This record gives sequence, C-alpha cells and structure tokens, in this order.
Amino acid sequence: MKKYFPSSELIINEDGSVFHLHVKPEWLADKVILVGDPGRVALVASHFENKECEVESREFKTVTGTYKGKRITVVSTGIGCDNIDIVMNELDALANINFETREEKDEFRQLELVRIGTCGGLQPNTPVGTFICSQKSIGFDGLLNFYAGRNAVCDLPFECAFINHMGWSGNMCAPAPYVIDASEELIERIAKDDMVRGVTIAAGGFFGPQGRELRIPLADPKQNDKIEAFEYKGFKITNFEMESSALAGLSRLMGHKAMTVCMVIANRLIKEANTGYKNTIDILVRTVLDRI
Ligand code: R1P
Ligand code: URA
Repeated sequence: MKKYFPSSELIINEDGSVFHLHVKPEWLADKVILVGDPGRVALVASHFENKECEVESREFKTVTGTYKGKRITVVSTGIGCDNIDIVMNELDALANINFETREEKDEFRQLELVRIGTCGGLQPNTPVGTFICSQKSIGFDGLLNFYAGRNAVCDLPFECAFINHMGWSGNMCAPAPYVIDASEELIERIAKDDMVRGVTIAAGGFFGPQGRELRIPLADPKQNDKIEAFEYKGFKITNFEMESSALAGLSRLMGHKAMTVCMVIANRLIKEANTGYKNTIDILVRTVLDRI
C-alpha cells in the first residue's frame, strides 16, 4: 500500500506549490544549494546563465536556473535547524510525493544538497576566511531525536565521548547532542583538498549556545575551552554554525546526499571577526557551483 499524505500533513497551496517554500514540483532541480541569508540567493543566482523560476515567501527565497549546463535550485533557509526541518521536508516532498494523488512516488529521486554558510572558527588552523566543510556535525538542536532511525545514522560512541568530555548532565544535555556524518561522496567532490575538513557544532543559538557572553552569564563558562580542547579518534571541533546537523541528519534519513561548507567570519580563539565577508563569500559560491 502506498503511503497517503492528507492535507493537514502535507499542506499544498491553491496554486499547487508547497506550503512554506511556495515552490512547485516542476521547479525543483536535483542539485540544490542552500544558503541561510535570503540575500545570498541573488549572489548565487547571479552566476546562472538563465533563470526559470524565482519565488519568495517569508525567509525562503528560491531560484532555479542553469550554471554551465547544470540545472540548480538555490534556496534560502533563514537561521536555524527548525527552518532546515521545513526546507528539507518540503524539498523531499516536492521530489518524492505526487502532489496530484498525495501518494509517495514509486521511484525514489535523490537530491544533492550543499549548504554554503558562514561560521565561527575554533582552532588555530581556522582563521577568518577559511572554508570549512563539515565532515561531522554535532547537533545541539535536538531535531533528529523526533525521527525514528536517529540512532542508526548517528555516531553514538562519538556522542558519548563528547558528553563525557564536556562533563555535561541534566539541562546542559537536554536534548543530548547528536553526531552525524555528511555525504562522503560530496565531500570528496566538493571539498577536494583545498577546504579544511572539520567537525562542526550546529548550535541552537548564536550567543549562549556558542559560548558568547554578553550581559547574561553562561551556564558553563568553560564551554568553549572544553570544546576547543576536545579530541576523539583524531577529530577536533573546528567551527560553530547553526544548520549543518539537521541538514546532514534529515538527508541521511531521507536518502539524499548533503554537506555543509562555511566560510569563517569570526575566529573565537583569537577574537577576530570580519563583517565585510559578503564580498569574499563569492569565491566559495563559485567553487561550489563548479564542483556540484
Ligand atoms: C548566524 O549569523 C547565521 O550565520 C550562519 C549560521 O549558521 C546562522 O544561520 O550561517 P548563514 O550565514 O548561512 O546564515
Ligand atoms: N555564524 C555562526 O553561527 N557563528 C559565528 O560565530 C559566525 C557565523
């Protein structure tokens, strides 16, 4: 029996587009670039030879076009793993659910998703300007815990080692961090050997969860010192951003390929930041467009 999705579960707008993204099934390419900032969609699309659709709703802006003969969709997700839940489920529905019958399609269509973002670097080898691809992501967000199969796709020994190292229990562990790998095939093809391969913490906020203290003290003042010192089987934690864990986790559960690559705009170790990054992130955009 085919799975059927009623209108309360998969909301389709009157024009046949999916609820939040406002994208119609025929507009979705197999290759998808995700960016946080809606303004970054125009930057990616400025390299397209042609645009076949352009749509915007809330923080979700989408353009599908062609780059050197490759059909690519670029979508902005806004900030945070909660938005990744929306974007990934709606993209997967566009690819793998028939919007006329509301049934799962017979043949699975696999998407290739690359997130291009910005991040905070945590190590001496991640100064401002470094491109870090998230080989593993540590999700502080808890999103994946709501889906069956979470344990089968996560690196459970790594999770234990990290929690033990942090000495966290109770509220600091709720939800428990989950550790998830990006697509190895995409990393080989896109990160090649000119990007740092790292372990990324996808934090549930920009300030406290990333150890930034303004007026309110942190629950664990030693959090970032411990994160910077953590090492497990040769892996060290390289950077903070806010979406890679949910992207890698949901992609694994759904059967898609995904990876995140971010440009470092603040190095937390040496306390430097670059707010003029909007001009330089284009180098990363062009590199990903060439390799996707
Ligand atoms: C925080 O400033 C935002 O920047 C990073 C974080 O993941 C978070 O979304 O990525 P983007 O530049 O893609 O938004
Ligand atoms: N994005 C983040 O999430 N953290 C940083 O420090 C910089 C960009």
